[in-house]
Amino acid sequence: MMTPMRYVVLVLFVVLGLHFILTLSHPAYGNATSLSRITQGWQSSSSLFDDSRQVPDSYRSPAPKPDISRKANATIVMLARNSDLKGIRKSMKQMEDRFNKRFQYPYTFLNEEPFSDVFKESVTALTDAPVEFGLIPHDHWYQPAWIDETRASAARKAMEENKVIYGGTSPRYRNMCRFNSGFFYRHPLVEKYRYYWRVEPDVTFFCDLDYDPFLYMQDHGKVYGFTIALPEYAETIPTLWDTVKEFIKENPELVPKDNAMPFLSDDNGETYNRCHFWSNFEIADADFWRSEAYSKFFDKLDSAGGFYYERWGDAPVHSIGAALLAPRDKLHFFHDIGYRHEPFERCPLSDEYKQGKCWCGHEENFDYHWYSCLPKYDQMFG
Ligand SMILES: Nc1nc2c(ncn2[C@@H]2O[C@H](COP(=O)(O)OP(=O)(O)O)[C@@H](O)[C@H]2O)c(=O)[nH]1
Ligand SMILES: [Mg+2]
Repeated sequence: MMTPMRYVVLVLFVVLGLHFILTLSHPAYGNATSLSRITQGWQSSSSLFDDSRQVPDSYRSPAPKPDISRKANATIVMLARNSDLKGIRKSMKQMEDRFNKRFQYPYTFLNEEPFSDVFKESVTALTDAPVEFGLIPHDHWYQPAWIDETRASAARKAMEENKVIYGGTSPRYRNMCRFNSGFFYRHPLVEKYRYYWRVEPDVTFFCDLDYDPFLYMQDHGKVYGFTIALPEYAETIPTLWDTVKEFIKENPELVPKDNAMPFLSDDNGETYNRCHFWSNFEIADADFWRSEAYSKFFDKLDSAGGFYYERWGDAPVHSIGAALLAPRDKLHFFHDIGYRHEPFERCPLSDEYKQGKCWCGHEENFDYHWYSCLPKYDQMFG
């Protein structure tokens, strides 16, 4: 029989052993639980404006002065079903209040089914800016005929059994991921624009944005802007990186030397660390997706069938595309935008928190959470 004291010692021993193994095998865990990190957390919680966990100054540029006399060729894009109306209203009202009431960028709604009159009337009532509603061409949305449905449905079944998120039986989520990866920017209503801001239902914007992020992208030659970065679920992308490596081998001339590979890979491209930008928020240059490099990249991935035989998401596909095919200084972290899409949120720090009159709290800030990939992004510039 063990005495209670021995029991306590044994449990302590197991916990410390586990901590030691995790620290060695998972750098993010080690980083998050290191003593200096933890005490830093205590110290920084004493004041909102005295947080030492700042993004490096080297890529943090100040918000431009508001200029509403000049506009970019841009639209706010929302892919939605009629049933998303409630969440769309919430997102759109905030877009208007925090930003677009002042800047008046047009909205483009896309759906593979016609939008209902109620949907159209409701969203049009929320803005003075132009609103357009587009029907997605059949072939841009539905599973292509060359996909082997027997193989695809077997893969969906296996993922459902293994409880993979969105792994389930319906191809609907997969159609959406493929459309967002390679088709939305070719829609006739979107084709006329260069820049877009992707907005999903039920998101939250916490801060006023007093400058035009599209003009920021344009004036600084940026191609992809994000707010949250995190690792993808491994079960959804078993062969994605092998396909990417094949693409690199076949098209070395399309991969610039100063790209953002260190964000994607910890071993110089051998393996994928699964870091990606969370694409439910994107402010980006659609011409980049329309370029020869990304078009070839998308076609390579699409022909591998991974959108249906696995469950490749548009987030890793866009992220790998942008990080691999653009020089790293063409990516942009929107450090002054406070944003939430369940279950994560980020909140600007210090001066930008005040400047944006933000109402998020820092307790839930994802930037330097142990699961965040932002530190890997920072390291490329720090
Ligand atoms: N038209 C249409 N939009 C969809 C469909 N499925 C998802 N979406 C949209 O695609 C985006 C991502 O879907 P969402 O359900 O938010 O996925 P999650 O953020 O990964 O949980 C949102 O803008 C949805 O409104 C669909 O079947 N049809
Ligand atoms: Mg969503």
